Amino acid sequence: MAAVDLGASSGRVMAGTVGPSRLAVDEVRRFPNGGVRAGPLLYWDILGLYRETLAGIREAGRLDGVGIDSWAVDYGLLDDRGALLGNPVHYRDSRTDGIPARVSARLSPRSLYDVTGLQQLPFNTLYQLVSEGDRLSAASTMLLIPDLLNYWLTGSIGAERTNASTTQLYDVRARTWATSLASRVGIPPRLLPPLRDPGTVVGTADELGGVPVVAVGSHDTASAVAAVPAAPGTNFAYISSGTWSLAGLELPAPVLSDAALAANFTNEGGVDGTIRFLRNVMGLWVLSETLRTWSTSDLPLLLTAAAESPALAAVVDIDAPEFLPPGDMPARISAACQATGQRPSSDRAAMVRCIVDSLALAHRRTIHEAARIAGRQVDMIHLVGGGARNELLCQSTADACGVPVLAGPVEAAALGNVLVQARALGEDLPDLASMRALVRETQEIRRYDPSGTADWAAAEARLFS
Ligand code: ADP
Ligand code: LRH
Repeated sequence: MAAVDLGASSGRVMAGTVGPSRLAVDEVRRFPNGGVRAGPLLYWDILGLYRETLAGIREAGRLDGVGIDSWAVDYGLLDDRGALLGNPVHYRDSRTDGIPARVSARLSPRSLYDVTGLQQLPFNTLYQLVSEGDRLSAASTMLLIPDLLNYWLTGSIGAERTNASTTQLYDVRARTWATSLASRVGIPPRLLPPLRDPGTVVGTADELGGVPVVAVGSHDTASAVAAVPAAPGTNFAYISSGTWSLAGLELPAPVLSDAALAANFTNEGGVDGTIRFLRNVMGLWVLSETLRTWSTSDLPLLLTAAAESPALAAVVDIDAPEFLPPGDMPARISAACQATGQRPSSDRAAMVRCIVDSLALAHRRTIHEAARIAGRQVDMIHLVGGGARNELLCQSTADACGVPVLAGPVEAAALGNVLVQARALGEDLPDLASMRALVRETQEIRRYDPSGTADWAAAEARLFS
């Protein structure tokens, strides 16, 4: 199978194999991804991504299936001929500034949360669609990114459920589109295509020799969490650590309490009807933007130097809104240090240490709050995604959270993608537990135990109380 996994910082096509006691993904093609500013908007290069996807699938050779997952919330609009109306806009664009406030004047955050269970993020699909205004009248369908690529491959139109659940237009309890909510905010329900479950065969890709295309957990985070190597019966939290850190718990049902709303936790739909109760932590985006500002790409070298820098010399609230848009992160970090009475980092190693520590502190806060609000105990954290290659982040997260961090697999999203395809194509993987057992058996996982003398509780109290 080919797993196409499109992250915000890179896309990759992985060739995956599944069998009894066998699970492997090999990278066939990797290509950079990111925002393209053109005129007033920040876009994705969607046609470039499609071209790379096709090239990667072709390079993968003979295949039994193809599955695509990507970052959530963003979409393309189609007209009634099925043609793309405009280039998909990047969720970090500022076009939704002021829109959440406008929407909440008509629909209270509580009533929105009651239906959708979604955290307030300025780029939720709902807000992006509202920002389109009259342009929506020309559209007949809205397709999220993996659904758009699936449509181009197969001609079939639909909305895979895990990604649909990130739009803030999906009823998390009824598991249907929230059409009356959509109408109330001026989004025509005709834009919302029929829902499909992960594991559905979407169609065949004629351009690729008729290979079946399977709807996987098309939200990358859904695929990544499906491949978390948790053992049955363990009290685990997860952090899907890449451009974002998606930190939280897997639950059987949504938590829509006042506490969950106040703490801005989301209830996203997972593979096999699970709920991901989590919050978006700003993630390694801040670090990669810092490297971009410095015009350097030697992350391992900087991380080695940062590990020599003292822990918790300075920490900032990494989730503050100023860190969302692209730009000069070192300047923003220094400003945040000054605003909280801390001395800005004196050199690059200290700046990187400050970013990693701030991220680990946000992991601590988020996982503690998730456990408290959901009434769960957390005995260990599974950290998957590109961040599992960052030893300093894994160790700092274990230190900050006070529980072991089990790091890996790095390519969890691609593994989850392949596992759901394999099941759809007949492999005996009846449930998430059997998928995770296969991940545990076959993938490298590294354990970090809490250590060190840094006082994370005091750092949290200083910054947030
Ligand atoms: P996304 O899917 O959001 O594009 P990934 O899961 O691919 O993100 O993770 C990308 C991040 O992984 C990078 O921003 C970087 O911080 C981290 N990373 C990648 N390679 C390394 C490495 N060799 N050492 C430490 N961190 C790494
Ligand atoms: C991670 C992710 C995350 C979303 C964000 C837009 O790649 O899908 O789960 O909140 O991108």
